[in-house]
Amino acid sequence: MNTENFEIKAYPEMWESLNMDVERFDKMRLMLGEIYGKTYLTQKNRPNSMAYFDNMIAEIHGGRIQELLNAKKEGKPVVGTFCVYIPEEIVLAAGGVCVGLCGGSQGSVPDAEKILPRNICPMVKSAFGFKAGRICPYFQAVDFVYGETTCDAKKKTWEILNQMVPTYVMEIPQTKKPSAVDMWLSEVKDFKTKVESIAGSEVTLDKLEEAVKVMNNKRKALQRLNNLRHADPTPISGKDVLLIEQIAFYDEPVRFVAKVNSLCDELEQRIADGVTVQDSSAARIMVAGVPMALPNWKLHNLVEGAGGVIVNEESCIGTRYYKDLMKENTGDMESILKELTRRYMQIDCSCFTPNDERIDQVLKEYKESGAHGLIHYSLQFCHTYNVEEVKIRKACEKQGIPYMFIESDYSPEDVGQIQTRVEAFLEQISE
Ligand code: BJ8
Repeated sequence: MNTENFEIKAYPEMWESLNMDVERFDKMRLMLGEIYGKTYLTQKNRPNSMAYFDNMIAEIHGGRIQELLNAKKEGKPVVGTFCVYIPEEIVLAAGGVCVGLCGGSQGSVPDAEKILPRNICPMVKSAFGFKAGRICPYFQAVDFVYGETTCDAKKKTWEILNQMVPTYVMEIPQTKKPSAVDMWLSEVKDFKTKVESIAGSEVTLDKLEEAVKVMNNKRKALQRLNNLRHADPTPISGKDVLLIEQIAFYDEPVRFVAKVNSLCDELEQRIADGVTVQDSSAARIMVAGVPMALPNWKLHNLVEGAGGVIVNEESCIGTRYYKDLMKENTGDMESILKELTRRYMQIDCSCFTPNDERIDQVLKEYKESGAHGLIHYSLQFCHTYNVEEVKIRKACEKQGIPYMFIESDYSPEDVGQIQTRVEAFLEQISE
């Protein structure tokens, strides 16, 4: 596939049946296709196995949606989520399909700003705007959504979103004290009951054990990919790995695992053959912070456009999603739910206080990735990541890690300014 013939496929009849604003959405489709072509298909020397992920983008508004609609016809519930705290294992075990609905596009922000305040996180506005403007087929296809109480912007938005689509909310603890762990276990049990009642299907031990294996396999495949990209020189661009981490939230998990593993086979061969995507002088950068939801490729594009290469994302669309596995074959329902609670409580989101595990994890990943510098990335108005940045910066200074903080949104307005800062940072690292 090349830039000229790449197109995100149109499915106007399907969109009509989903009650979308078809005319507007079609314009967004063309724009996204153009941006994708320029951002992704102009890269040199990409692994051949990226063809599958290019095709996932070409079919993002049709092929995958048709699969979700087919699942619904078979009576399987399609659940929209916004946070890696929602236990996908339980949805899978109930026969359902989980789809990440986080928004990474400026295109839907004005729709949200007609209703929500302007000075809240762009990720919340983008996701909400997709529903408000009827310009996301995933949002139109889901049976219900499951939000959480991680941050104030999200938890208050669910009340308004609920007026447009059934929205349930899980309470996420904000500390990791034993009482908070107990509370989380009871939330997990409530979630299971709710999903079972909506799906009309019981989550049995066998089904849950099976779902744990599926999700462990998915996380292992992503771990394998991340370990391989740490090779120096790296066999794959940061943009391509970020794309795969984003697609992980909407692709069918078993097929996704097979495709990521065959990409990994190819990367192993590339490493053996010395095939790389970077110049030998390229600065290797690790990014930490707020997740970059599709199609937020802004920072990766700027870093790699300036000659650097991104070698790790410490983020929920990144390692926080796949670093922790669950024990398999725990034997009974209470034990498996406790194990699930344990695994999910290891996610070190900045909504927790204190959250020093995250500082240690960032330093650990920095070391493992062989990075030469760290960029902490936050979205505007995300108070928890913006404040936690103070501790990350101090930890980097203490360790002598070249460090830069970027706070941005989805608009193109600050691209020039960030580009200048990124270029200066890469130069400083190369000196
Ligand atoms: S577990 S990081 S996916 S909440 S950027 S919407 S926090 S104001 S995304 Fe997240 Fe779950 Fe945490 Fe991960 Fe709010 Fe901040 Fe916006 Fe955020």
